Amino acid sequence: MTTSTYQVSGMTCEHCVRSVTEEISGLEGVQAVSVDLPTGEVTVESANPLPDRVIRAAVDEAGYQLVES
Ligand code: 9UX
Repeated sequence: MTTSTYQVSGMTCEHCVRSVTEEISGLEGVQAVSVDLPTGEVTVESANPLPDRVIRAAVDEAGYQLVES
């Protein structure tokens, strides 16, 4: 199991949180997703590390932006 954290901008309400959570939860190998709305920090537990482009695409699809670190 791998735990990764990401910074996502643009989320302002619980519906935003749900959209991002559901989009990332649908990715292969993802076991758990948690979002801290005040900070925009997204924590993802997955069987194997997910490529950044996969996370970026999912966040984009939900309508938000992955902040590149
Ligand atoms: Mo409502 Mo969260 O438009 O963007 S889903 S504030």
